[in-house]
Amino acid sequence: MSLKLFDLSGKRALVTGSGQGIGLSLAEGLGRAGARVVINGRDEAKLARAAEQLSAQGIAVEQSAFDVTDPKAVVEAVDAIEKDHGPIDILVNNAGIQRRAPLEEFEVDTWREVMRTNLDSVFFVGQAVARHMIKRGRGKIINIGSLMSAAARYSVAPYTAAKGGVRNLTFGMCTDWARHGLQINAVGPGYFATPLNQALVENPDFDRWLKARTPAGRWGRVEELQGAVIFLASPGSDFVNGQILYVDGGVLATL
Ligand code: GCO
Repeated sequence: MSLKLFDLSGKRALVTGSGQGIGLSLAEGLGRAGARVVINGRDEAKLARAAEQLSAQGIAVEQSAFDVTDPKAVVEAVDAIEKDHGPIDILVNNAGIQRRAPLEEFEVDTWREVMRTNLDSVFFVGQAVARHMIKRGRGKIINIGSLMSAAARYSVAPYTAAKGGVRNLTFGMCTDWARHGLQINAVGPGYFATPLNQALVENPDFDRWLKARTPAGRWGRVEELQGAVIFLASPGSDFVNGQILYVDGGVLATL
């Protein structure tokens, strides 16, 4: 079996929210598979540090700082990448935030912040990039959903609603855009030790619960998400469309 199936040489991949955590790890994985990566975030200093980290590994990296929740800024940034750097062959919609509270206590503004960052951004960036991909008749879009695309946990109902939306928006993108030669899929991470989850990792009760609830008996390591994204970004998945691949150590398979 030729590894060419998973070779991303000559491709450009835009990863939103890739200044740290899962996004940075995914950019690294795509880069190691041969892609030129465009990293994104709002903090230019954090992006510069991330770019240095990737360049040091010999990964070709470009930076594009823009707010994924601002539709005008998204279109301007995506058009600029296409014009100044070249075609975006792969989009990973990774940007996201987590806010935790019992739903009865959630502030309306916080709900809106979660939906804007975790769901609206997938539509804004997905549409801006797809308009270019459709002209070329090819492109790979990978939306980062969550274990919460399929199940809820106490105190994260808005995040769960948003990530459920990401799952179904993936189905919608597939339905409307597969006819143009695009493949649109999602990855649903389980529990990974990232900045977004630091409070959970440091909580001994949660750590105990998580390890008991996960058949693999441990937290995921962010580099363990790279394989699923490389697969969905590569020629090896050219007839895979509208799927969500859970990378959760078996949580969803078990009661
Ligand atoms: C939480 C966590 C989860 C994970 C992840 C699972 O508070 O339960 O933040 O939501 O981060 O999203 O896929």
